[in-house]
Amino acid sequence: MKVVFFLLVILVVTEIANAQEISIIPKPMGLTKKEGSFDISKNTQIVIAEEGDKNTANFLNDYLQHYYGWKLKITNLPVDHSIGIFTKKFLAADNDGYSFESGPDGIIISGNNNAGSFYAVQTLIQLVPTKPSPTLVIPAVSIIDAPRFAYRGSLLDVGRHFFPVSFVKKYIDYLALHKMNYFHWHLTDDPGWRIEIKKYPKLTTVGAWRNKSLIGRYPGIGYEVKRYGGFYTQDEIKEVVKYASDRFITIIPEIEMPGHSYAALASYPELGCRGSGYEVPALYREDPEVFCAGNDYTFEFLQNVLDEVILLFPSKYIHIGGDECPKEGWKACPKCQARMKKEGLKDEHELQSYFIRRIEKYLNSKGRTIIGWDEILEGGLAPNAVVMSWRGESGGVAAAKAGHDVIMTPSSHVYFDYAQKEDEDSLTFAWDGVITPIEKVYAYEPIPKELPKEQSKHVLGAQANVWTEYMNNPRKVEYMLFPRLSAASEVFWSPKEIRNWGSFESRLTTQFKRYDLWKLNYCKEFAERKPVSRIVQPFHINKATGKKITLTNEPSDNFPGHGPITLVDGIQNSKGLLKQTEFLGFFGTDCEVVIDLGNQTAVKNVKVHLYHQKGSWIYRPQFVEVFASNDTTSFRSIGRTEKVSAATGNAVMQVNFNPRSVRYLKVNMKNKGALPSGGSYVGSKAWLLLDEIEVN
Ligand code: TNX
Repeated sequence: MKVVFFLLVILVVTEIANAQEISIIPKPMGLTKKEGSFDISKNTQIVIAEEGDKNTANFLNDYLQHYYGWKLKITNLPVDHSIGIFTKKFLAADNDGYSFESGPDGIIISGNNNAGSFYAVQTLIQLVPTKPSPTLVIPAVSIIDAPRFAYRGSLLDVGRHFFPVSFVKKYIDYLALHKMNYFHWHLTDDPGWRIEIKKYPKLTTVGAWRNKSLIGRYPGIGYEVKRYGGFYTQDEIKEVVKYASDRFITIIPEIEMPGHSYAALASYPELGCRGSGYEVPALYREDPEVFCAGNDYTFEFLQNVLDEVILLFPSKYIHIGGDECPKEGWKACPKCQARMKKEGLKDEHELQSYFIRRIEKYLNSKGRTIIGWDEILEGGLAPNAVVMSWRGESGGVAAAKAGHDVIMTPSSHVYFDYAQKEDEDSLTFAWDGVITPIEKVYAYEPIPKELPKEQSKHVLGAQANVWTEYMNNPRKVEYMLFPRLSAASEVFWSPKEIRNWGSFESRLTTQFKRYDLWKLNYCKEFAERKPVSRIVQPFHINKATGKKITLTNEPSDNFPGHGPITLVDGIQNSKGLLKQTEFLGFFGTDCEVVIDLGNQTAVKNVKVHLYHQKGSWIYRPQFVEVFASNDTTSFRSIGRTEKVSAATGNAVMQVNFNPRSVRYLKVNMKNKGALPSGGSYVGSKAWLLLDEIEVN
């Protein structure tokens, strides 16, 4: 008797020990742990009531087959101790929520709609032990869940580097496993056109291939001279669209216009203003030419392309790009100038706006809605466009205030092409040392603070972007995605109130085991992070250190430093590496500060510490001008300089003036403004990166 009792106790205890710990990402809205557990074994059946859940049952089965080596029988008949997927058809719900019940008698999943049931299965998958075994012990829980945002997306850029269908499908699976529902497929860019268009075969015989690729971070250290490229046939695209739709994921195709179109120009030179001399570039184009906005042929071409695109993609949204379009080509083009005159457009920004509106009108007539990057606000927004806000939050805020729907994807928080730790061992985008670690992604809040509550309904959701300038293979993409995608999924799905870094961090431990099961290549930095060793940081005390400093205009979200004090915190960067928290960055705008020295102070010079790196579009100021005042109202200019200590990297610009006694100093640092000719993206905005202002 006693022996039997002990055996029972041991059995129960091991049973509980075998059950998966409850660790679900994204965190469900409400979860209650219950007594007991349910065993999934090879004899367990999946019961579905209708066709709409067939793909969901198949997804679960494929997952079990792939990672555990066996699968379950799917049936329409009621069976005890089964996994029941019963979508609440009668609800006709418009949210993709679900309820989930597991216990000794089985599992019951009830989605508010078919998508809801699919998400419930993703939850179930995370309750399955990460260690394969013949019985999978599922803890008993009761869950109610629904997404916070209707749009939860991720972009993959296949223009800069091409990725095969097999990997695109994998990417889609990763999104599905994280309850994401939009895949933004960036199909065309300067160095590659990747979608077959039957009417224009040269787009893929010419535009999908380049003769050389850049080595190193732009502007690079040379070229690999080798034909590189690839594209998707229309059949492959249909297959991928179906694959995504089986996973309740909508694919939004992006056809870039009017900029980022050089591969198309190389294929059909008549699309450009000059009309000849285009070649698919090694990475960025070095020539300001884009689609000619004055030539009707451009619109005829794009409409024909879009006709084929909309036949392939049922998505209501079609992304038309609109970002980073230089205007020099249009300025020099008689056709573009004639168009401007005829249409009464006052500048080239209005010409871009004309371009986008014309395309919008066409797509609207086909029942589709356009999405564009936030540059489409410049020169006037197309009437029905959805705006994707990537240069910080301001584009999204402006568009939402104007009554447009927006999708937030600020480069400051959800650009997964940026490094996730300080010393990445392979190349990442842009700035040395600028990092977007997982904590920063997790801290992102998609509803901008300054957006009035009323207009926050226009924020459809958010998106994480994988730009592939420096990712030429799937393993690298995985590395850049994970674990950040898991953080993003929680930001996009879970209610704001239950988001909590400590909780997420503890759930990540289990998530890493899942990654291992999936054989993912992920960034181990977070998993292996050790207590930070003490670093001795030298302080450079001067008359401005720790003094009150105010800024006339705000720095960019990408470089907020730790507030205005960053400029007088006594920390001067001497390392070639940039530390994001040590810089204030201004994108196209000037930086003007007022420093209150506290009382009348003897001063003779001001030194501005900054960073200069042309290849990353970071330029030192055109000049620094210093003004003095004793009452903050009447500032008088006391000196100005253009001298600089070093041509590149960390540098100092010094302003000398006659020694004097003064209370307030105003320092104006003039942004370079636009990128100069001779490099790429001529005319785009320049970064101004400031580290410290020293007063002696
Ligand atoms: C800006 S985001 C771009 C991309 C680059 C990316 C790199 C956007 C609309 N344009 O073309 O790949 O930065 O982070």
